[in-house]
Amino acid sequence: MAEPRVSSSIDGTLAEEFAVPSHVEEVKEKMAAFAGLHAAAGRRVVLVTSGGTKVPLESRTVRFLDNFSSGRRGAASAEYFMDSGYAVVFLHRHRSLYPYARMFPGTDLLDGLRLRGGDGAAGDPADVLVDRRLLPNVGKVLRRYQEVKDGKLLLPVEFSTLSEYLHLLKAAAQALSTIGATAMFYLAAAVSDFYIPASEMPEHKIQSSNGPLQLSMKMVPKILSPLVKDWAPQAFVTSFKLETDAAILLERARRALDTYRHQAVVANVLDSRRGHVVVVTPGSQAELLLSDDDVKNQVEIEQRIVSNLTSAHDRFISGQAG
Ligand code: PAZ
Repeated sequence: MAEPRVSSSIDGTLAEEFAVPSHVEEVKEKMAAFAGLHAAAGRRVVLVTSGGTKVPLESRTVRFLDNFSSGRRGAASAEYFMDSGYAVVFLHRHRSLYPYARMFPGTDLLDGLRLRGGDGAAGDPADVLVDRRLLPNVGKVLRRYQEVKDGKLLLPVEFSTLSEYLHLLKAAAQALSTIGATAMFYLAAAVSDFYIPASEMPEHKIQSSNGPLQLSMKMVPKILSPLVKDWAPQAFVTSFKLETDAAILLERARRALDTYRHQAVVANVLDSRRGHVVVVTPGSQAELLLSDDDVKNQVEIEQRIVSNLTSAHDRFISGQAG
């Protein structure tokens, strides 16, 4: 079983091999202020990570490696956390699915709206009609979105590259550590396991005239280790484990828990992830499964995951107090 690397060396690797985003300190202050404000109001705060990381192959990047993640899990979960009374720092991939806006995927907003009378002469917003087929439930969704905005319950933070993700996650962990056990980490992003260090990356576009391309990539440091041990040691931490082979999934999830000693792993298989997950904790294993009726009634698996984890977070906080 692979041992986690020593966390101080991860700090060094992060600083040396992953370009630090220029705005990281500013974002860290915003996240700390957000956490402090909500904690003072008696609200818990969850950091939701969402979407896939981009791994550049050249420093003046033309090409990069990406992955399948749409960000739907993270965006939907953020909504259910806010419905459960949490404030959410939403660390997400630029242009991945976003809370509430995700309800209208593939809809061009302008196709969903029409001017009354059809000639558009007045152009007054009061003359705008909504096409309910293209924008179903838009009133209900908009109302909730506005409540969330007015209550300042959602702090969006964007990343695109793996470097941005790693530095922003570290900043978020340190910012939320100030609120102790009332912070939760919900690490649903699909993060690359491989990268090319800045020092080994060609500056310019790789030339196809040089023939077939062979890449040698390094292992990305296991960031969960310093997060749990050093950056936010009192928080409730949930990681996600995705596999394509169901036969190895639970063993891999348990191995992650043994290695990092955090609170929960949500295990899922690529093809069935929308309807079936297993929440694994050190002392339990809960299978969450959508029935045909659930699917008919548009119940989402994220509602079940969030409900399971917020209860576990309750117990975690009570356990710390007792
Ligand atoms: O973003 P999405 O809704 O398309 O997919 C969600 C997911 C599969 C990326 C997430 O549930 C997950 O498992 N994230 C961790 C992936 C990993 O093992 O690195």
